[in-house]
Amino acid sequence: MEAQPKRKLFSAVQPSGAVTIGNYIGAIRNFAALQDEYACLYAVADLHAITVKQEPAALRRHTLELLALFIACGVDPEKCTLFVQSHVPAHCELTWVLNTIAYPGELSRMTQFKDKSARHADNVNMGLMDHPVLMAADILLYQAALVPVGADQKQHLELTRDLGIRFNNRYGATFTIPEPFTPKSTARIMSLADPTKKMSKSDENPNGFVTLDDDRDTILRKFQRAVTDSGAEVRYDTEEKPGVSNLLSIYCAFTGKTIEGAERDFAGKGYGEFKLAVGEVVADALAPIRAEHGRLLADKAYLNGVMKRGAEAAARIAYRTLAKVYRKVGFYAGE
Ligand code: ATP
Ligand code: LTN
Repeated sequence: MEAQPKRKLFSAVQPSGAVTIGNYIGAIRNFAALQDEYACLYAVADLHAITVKQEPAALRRHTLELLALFIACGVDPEKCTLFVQSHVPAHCELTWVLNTIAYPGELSRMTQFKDKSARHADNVNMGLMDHPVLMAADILLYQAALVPVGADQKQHLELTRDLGIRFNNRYGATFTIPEPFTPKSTARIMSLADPTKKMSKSDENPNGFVTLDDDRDTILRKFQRAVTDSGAEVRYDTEEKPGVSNLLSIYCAFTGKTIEGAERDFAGKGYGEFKLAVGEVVADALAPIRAEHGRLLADKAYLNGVMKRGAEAAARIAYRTLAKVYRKVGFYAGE
């Protein structure tokens, strides 16, 4: 019997700044874990990044850094397709078609649109509102069955599913309808400075996040400063102790321990000792990734080759889907 072709998986990260441990635990570390089971495509979402203001030189640098970081986090370019979103124009072409079945009402209700509109009140642009339609195009172009994302993207994935189903109903079966893949307890890592807010790489307070490029001293300092809660007991309780619970989640994500196991490790110990231990676990885990990232960034020719091959492989799949879409909607193809 012939082997079944592997199911497809797609995910992307925006090159909008240094990648945080939130991005890593919520999404990126699953990228490598899933690469044997699925045919994986991972993109650097530069088209998405410009929906908020980016310094052009920084965007260019972050794009290369993020591609290298995927590899440093264990994504194997020989097994997966790694590319830069703007190198495959089909993403914009499918977005246009999907725009004609997406409603402004549903887009203006998206939590991320509302958050980012409030944070960037001087730049509420059409691209910001269209961000989830471009994301739907990313996913649907590759007929992806699975999309590893953090909890904050689940609403966008629901919209992707709605648009896929809407198109299939109107024009006939065209798109695979994707499922999210979200780790349970670590899908939403909170800010170290304010544990009621999601950890975000675009936070103006750098003490709120730890990046994969922070050195050991910076990591230890940020954890020592992390906001904890009143009381003195290290116990998981997101209502009463959001700060401590967030640190426990991070500790478990990097050690593989259960929450109960972690609580036992710190029974009778104070917050100071706890925060130092979490910092050390994170610094130890990130050190090899940081070293590998540095090595990769020194070899620009290799990275350029990976993204070129990736874009070619992605385009082959993307244009097969786009041709089907153009035919279904009735675009005249000539002879
Ligand atoms: P920005 O802060 O610029 O809006 P972001 O970090 O929220 O960026 P992306 O870089 O596109 O957004 O996110 C990449 C992946 O990381 C997504 O799958 C997202 O769900 C996940 N992610 C982002 N923040 C967190 C977090 N705090 N906890 C868990 N997962 C997260
Ligand atoms: N919209 C996401 C990033 C993103 C993405 C994707 C995630 C763009 N395209 C496709 C998963 C699949 C964000 O804002 N974090």
